[in-house]
Amino acid sequence: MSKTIKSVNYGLEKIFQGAQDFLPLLGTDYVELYVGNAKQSAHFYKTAFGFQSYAYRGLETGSKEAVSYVLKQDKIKLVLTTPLNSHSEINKHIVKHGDGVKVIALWVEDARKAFEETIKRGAKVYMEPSVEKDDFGEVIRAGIYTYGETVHMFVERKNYYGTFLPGFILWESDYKPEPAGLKYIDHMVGNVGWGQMNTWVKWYEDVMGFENFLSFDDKQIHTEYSALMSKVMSNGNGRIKFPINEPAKGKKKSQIEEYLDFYEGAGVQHIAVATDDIISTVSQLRARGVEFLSKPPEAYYKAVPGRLEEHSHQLQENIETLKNLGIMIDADEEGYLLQIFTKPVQDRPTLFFEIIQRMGAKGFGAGNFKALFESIEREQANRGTL
Ligand code: TYF
Ligand code: FE
Repeated sequence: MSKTIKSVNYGLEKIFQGAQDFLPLLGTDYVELYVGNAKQSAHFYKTAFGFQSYAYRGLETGSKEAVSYVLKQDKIKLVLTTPLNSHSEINKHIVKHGDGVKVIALWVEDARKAFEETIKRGAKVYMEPSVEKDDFGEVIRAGIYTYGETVHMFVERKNYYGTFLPGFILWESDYKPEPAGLKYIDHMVGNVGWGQMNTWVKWYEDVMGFENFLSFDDKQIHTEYSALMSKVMSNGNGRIKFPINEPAKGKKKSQIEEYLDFYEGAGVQHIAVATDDIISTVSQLRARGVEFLSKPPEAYYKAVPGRLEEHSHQLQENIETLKNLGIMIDADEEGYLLQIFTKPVQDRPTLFFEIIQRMGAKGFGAGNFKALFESIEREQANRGTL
């Protein structure tokens, strides 16, 4: 009886929240990295990760301050931007942080409203709403700051039929490496300073209307040497998920602390991209030279059937194949997931990628945290930063 009442309440609560969603998000629009050499980065993301050339702006199109290459793979749009002079803001960003994510752009119906609603709730202005036009219509964009110098740009493109954004031209290239099966961005994780996680959790709740969907404390996320804390923030329709990490005290230096030292502040730690065939995706990425963290030990794979319990029989993939590729497996009430992590993709030990295949599971692989963090610590030990 009480269970029925509870579930009815829960349903009403959801409807109520839906009606209240002051920041409806349609999905991730694009992710922009500021990099030291966009031409070479674009080649790397095409060759190694299977992205395709999509759009371009630079000196040839009248862009005198910066060059941007836009790459696409299924729903993912990656923008690589580099400055053309020493005094630009982009250059300052790169000098401080190295290559890294500047913009997490969110696709909205109404960019002015998204801006107003978030500014009213305390967001800091990055860019006032701006209407950008060309022969193919108009795009409205507006931006707010999140953690560190990272930005959320709201992008309204319902009246636009051109390539990417006004100011960009279609980038046609004869070099078209095979896509690697990357489909969409599953989540993007931010690392913030000591004691700052709850500040940013509250910011996503208050300013963006997100909810805390999952939490992991340092009792759950630790190895013999280091620890961290993580809370996953999700928007109303669940399409956007932003876990936030902060370092926690351990015997040695947490990987989050290492990131903060090298990025010189808070920023995006990893971009998790979804595939529906991780075995094929990871085989291709490995063949193309993408470097992954060291594989979990034999004992990890021996423990998988026991750890997955009732989900063990659902596993469609061969454990031996997963082991050979270094793919990790975890399960929750709703199903299982497969995931693997690259090494940092630039010289500073900062941004890296995760490849994830969800087979029903909605979690983040908590059962893999120990093996994953031990693998990261082996890298830290090699770098002398543990
Ligand atoms: O996004 C997540 O929560 C997982 C696990 O430093 C994770 O991918 C958490 C913290 C971290 C690396 C991976
Ligand atoms: Fe992740």
